[in-house]
Amino acid sequence: MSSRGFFLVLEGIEGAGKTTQARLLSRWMAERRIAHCIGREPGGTRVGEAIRDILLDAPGTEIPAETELLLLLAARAAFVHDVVRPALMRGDVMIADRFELSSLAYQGCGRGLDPDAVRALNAFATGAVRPDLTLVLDLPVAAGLARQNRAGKARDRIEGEGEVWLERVREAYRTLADGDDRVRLIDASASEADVGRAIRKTVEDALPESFFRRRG
Ligand code: T5A
Repeated sequence: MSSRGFFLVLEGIEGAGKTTQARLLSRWMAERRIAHCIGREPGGTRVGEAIRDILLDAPGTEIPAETELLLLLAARAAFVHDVVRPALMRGDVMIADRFELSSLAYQGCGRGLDPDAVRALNAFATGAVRPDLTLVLDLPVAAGLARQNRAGKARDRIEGEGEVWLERVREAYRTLADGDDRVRLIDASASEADVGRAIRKTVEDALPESFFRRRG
């Protein structure tokens, strides 16, 4: 796809700080008048939010792994069509809270689905739109769940799989980040401000100079 925008994705396990850091990045970009938008997955569109409600039902609700993946990809197809592609075509920075790596880590490694099938189906759903940069916020699972507890967030169906399962997902993220120069691992165990600084430094280095000269 020819576009002038920049596609930036924040990834990581539950409570890693993706939403917090997406907001901080948005504020930083707004101060520099860098045109950007934020979206989350699953969700980000009307149909995506409806699918999110099904997927993140209470723990114990059974959904076959293949159904889970296809629902996530159905939501992603709408997100790319309605939000990501238009943002990139406008020349904006698109900040997404989760994307393809979530499916590879949770459905591929966590649920044991064939990673090549996950990649192929994802390419179909997204029209092969790929992030320019993915930042994996890395944190021990127990620390992420403790943050969620402190914030009073109830466990959803996927988080209900428990710590051992989520540790596999964390390891999958670390493996996926290894050797891919479009994916960077960020230590998310530091304070919000320190993690924010590390993220901004990485984004500043990766974002073409032209974004700092444009006026959104
Ligand atoms: N899923 C999703 C799949 O299985 N496959 C897929 O393909 C996709 C797209 C989504 C679920 O769907 C699954 C994965 C997930 O299980 P969700 O609720 O959108 O669920 O995602 P979560 O990761 O569960 O959302 P969280 O909000 O819990 O995590 P965040 O966004 O990483 O964390 P955040 O920023 O909300 O922070 C959580 C708390 O920690 C504090 C914050 O203030 C907040 O209270 N915090 C910090 N505290 C101390 N130090 C820091 N550095 C902190 N940063 C944040």
